[in-house]
Amino acid sequence: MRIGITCYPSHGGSGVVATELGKLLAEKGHDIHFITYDMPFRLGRFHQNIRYHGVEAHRYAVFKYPPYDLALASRMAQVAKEYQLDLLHVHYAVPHAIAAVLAKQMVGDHLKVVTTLHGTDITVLGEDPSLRDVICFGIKHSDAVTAVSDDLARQTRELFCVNTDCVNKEIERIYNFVDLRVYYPRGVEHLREQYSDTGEKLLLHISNFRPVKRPLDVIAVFHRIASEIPARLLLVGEGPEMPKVIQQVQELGLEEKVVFLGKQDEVAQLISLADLLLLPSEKESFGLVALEAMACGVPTIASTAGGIPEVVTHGQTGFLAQVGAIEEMAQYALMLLRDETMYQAFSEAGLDRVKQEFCGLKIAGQYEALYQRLLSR
Ligand code: GMT
Repeated sequence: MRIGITCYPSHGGSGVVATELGKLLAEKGHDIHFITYDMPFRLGRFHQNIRYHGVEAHRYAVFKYPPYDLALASRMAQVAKEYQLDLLHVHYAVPHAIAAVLAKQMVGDHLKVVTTLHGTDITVLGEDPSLRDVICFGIKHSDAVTAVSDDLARQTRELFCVNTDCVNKEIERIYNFVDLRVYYPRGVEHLREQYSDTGEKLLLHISNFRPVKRPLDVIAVFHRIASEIPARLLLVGEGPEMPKVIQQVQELGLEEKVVFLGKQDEVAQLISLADLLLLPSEKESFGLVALEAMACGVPTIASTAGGIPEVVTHGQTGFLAQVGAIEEMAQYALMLLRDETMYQAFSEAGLDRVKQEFCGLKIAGQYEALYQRLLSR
């Protein structure tokens, strides 16, 4: 198949999933065309069967805002015509699904549009009255819509498909995945001494430090843990809550115990270093980082928000507590860190679960089957 893929190319789970999917599909022999404003950061080395088409939105004196969405639609249509694309697979409703629907109108009905919803396009933007109707339009006019968890599919139906003209739109759940050739327990014991003293447990949080990730809860949970056992916390990523995080670390006197690593591209090694991942989010349609941790043999202590319970099995591959339940999360973490037998069982159960449910080839196969169904209609 000849497939156009559009995603946000910057750091973030949706861009990672879109790029890794493109790479897997290219390996399986499909022609993949990324149509984005920047090279997706995970694209990496040269891949046979993958091309990149940049999108430029120019500034003109008459426009207050550069018309990026229109430039994207126009570029999608150009690429679709030039390379005879069968379909456009877009990640995120806004503006990608809307641009793809517009491109389809320019190219013709044979060009199919698949929209994958990743979360904030529904759970945050869906509640914004200035965008609600256009999101609904994108969903309604896509040939197929997928969501990365059952919870997100349910929320989308509730927000957009009840009492609107999207009523009977089917939303297929296709889980996110990891490439098991990249995410596996790396032998990085020798690196531990760079980050921790002997005997210290290493906790890890990776996010974009937006308020929905509740990074202050991460610090509070860690504070409780560190008051009981020797421990250190690695923080990976940057974002708007970072100044508050730094302040809280100072107020709690944790400067020696918290390591700020900033944005990192290759996280498989870092994850493998950790004993536990903390993910206390308020909203999380899936929680890709918990899956990446599971693939590296690292259990997660998380909230029950959104799709997290579909990824982390409570009591088997990690522990879950209500959003904001700091003490409970800390107690779960301590229980796992103090019980080596339980820890090993959780780590192994996670590795099995990733292979069974979330391996790249399985999920890529589900997308391929969806594409085939659309193209044979
Ligand atoms: O989590 C973020 O803020 C980034 C966002 C994105 O666009 O990449 O993540 C969303 O998509 C990921 C990939 O499907 C999911 O793993 C995240 O749970 C989801 N984020 C939210 O729902 C807040």
